Amino acid sequence: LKRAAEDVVRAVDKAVDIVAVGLGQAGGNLAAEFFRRGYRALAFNTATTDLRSLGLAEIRLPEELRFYIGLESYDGAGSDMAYGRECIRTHAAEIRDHVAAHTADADLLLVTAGFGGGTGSAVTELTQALAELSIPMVVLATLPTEFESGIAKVNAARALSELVKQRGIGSILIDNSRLAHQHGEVSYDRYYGRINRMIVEPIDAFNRLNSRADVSSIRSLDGEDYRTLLVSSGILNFSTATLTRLSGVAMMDALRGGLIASDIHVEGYHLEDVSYLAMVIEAPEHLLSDTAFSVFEQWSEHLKAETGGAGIYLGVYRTSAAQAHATVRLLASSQTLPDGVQEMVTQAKREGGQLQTKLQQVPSELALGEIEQFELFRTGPANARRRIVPAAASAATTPYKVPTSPMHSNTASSPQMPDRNIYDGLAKEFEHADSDEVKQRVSTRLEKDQTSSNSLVRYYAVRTMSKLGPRVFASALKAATHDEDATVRAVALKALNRA
Ligand SMILES: Nc1nc2c(ncn2[C@@H]2O[C@H](COP(=O)(O)OP(=O)(O)OP(=O)(O)O)[C@@H](O)[C@H]2O)c(=O)[nH]1
Ligand SMILES: [Mg+2]
Repeated sequence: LKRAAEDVVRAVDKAVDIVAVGLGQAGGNLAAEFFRRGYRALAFNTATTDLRSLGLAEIRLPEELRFYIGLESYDGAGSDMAYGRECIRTHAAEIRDHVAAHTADADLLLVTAGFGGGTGSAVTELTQALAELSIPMVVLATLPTEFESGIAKVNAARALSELVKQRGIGSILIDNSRLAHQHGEVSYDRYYGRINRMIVEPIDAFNRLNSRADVSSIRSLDGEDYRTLLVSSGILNFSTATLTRLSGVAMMDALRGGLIASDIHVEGYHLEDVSYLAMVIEAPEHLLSDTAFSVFEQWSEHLKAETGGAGIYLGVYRTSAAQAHATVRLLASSQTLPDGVQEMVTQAKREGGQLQTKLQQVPSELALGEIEQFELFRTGPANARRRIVPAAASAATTPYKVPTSPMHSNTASSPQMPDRNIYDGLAKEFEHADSDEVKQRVSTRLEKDQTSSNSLVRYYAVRTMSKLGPRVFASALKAATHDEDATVRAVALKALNRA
């Protein structure tokens, strides 16, 4: 009876019945966060220690939902992907049975994993094992921070390459680096709990729109629409913005900003690559009453044009009058990898060994070149793991250090690597410059970056120039209005119009 009652609650309060399946430590923690929010969830790991931690403190995923899939009682894959794969292959039937037992009537399997370690990086082995269940799947994967080891980055690049080769599976790519920059001050013991809540919140929020007591729908985003986006097998990007006015300009800025530089997802999506887009506006009465109904229709039309014909889903909800701002929630599904992925591949390349020009290109399939061949572990997982565990484990558990000076992080990385903080640093330097030399140096750098082959670098350069004053950078901004990237063009145009 209790079970039946739970099923009813589930059906009523969520549009899409998502079951989370976690792999490895990060995967387990993320699945536990879904469980905490009332979703069905399970966790698989090659380490009993990590599985035990899921039963502790605030997370508490019940023991019967945690499964050990290691070999010969080894505790963890010690970053050895080959061992992770072997564990999943060996237990494939058993894993499938456990998942099947918890997925009756489920709409979607959300497979969660941290890319970088040996277990979570083997996620495609798991999705292959679960394919037989014929439930749509989305993989939510975290990419390692820049402070993690070369092994973590090579593992992550390989895992991502395998993931994008699998057809029919959607993905959500989480940028642990950005989260570390934003939340680096949180104590180590609370850090992952905090960022995991931020990662899961938008997915959950879209799912509960129509059951919330604090909003009333004017035009609801249908649960079916949300499902369509989730199962579109694209790369999904969630973002949330706060607006003080419901104007078309503010809305488009929120949309572009969220796509190009989300605080949670890997950055560098492009509006023209988006195939489906859902936009939900939650606003108090005083903002809604200032906005004609036709405005929402115009936005839909505008978005359709900008995306070159994407499917657009729009929801409008009234919030309590006490609220001053409107919240705009966006979910975009695109079929191309975001530019930000290149950054991780570049780091994997540099730190993992010498790699050839093939890696420079990240088309919709990652050309990994020699990374595929790197032999970072001895064959025979047991030996290799013993040797490699201390280094890999300590890299993974070092608390995050956020560089104190943005310019400093620039010297540590290649000039091609787009990092928002570097450009914020450049802007500050320019603004506080006490000599023309400093200004000249910053200008030269920005003008050079405006011609970069990497569209994210061009975007940051143009955005910074626009911030510093379109008069100073008039010619570079004019050139940017012919950029091949629509977002870069729009930023440049807007800056020039302001001048
Ligand atoms: N967002 C988030 N990322 C995490 C969390 N835990 C670990 N990570 C990240 O996930 C990556 C993989 O780490 P783990 O999940 O510990 O690795 P694993 O899959 O258990 O693999 P092995 O430990 O080698 O067996 C790390 O490099 C971190 O970047 C978490 O709770 N949340
Ligand atoms: Mg682990």
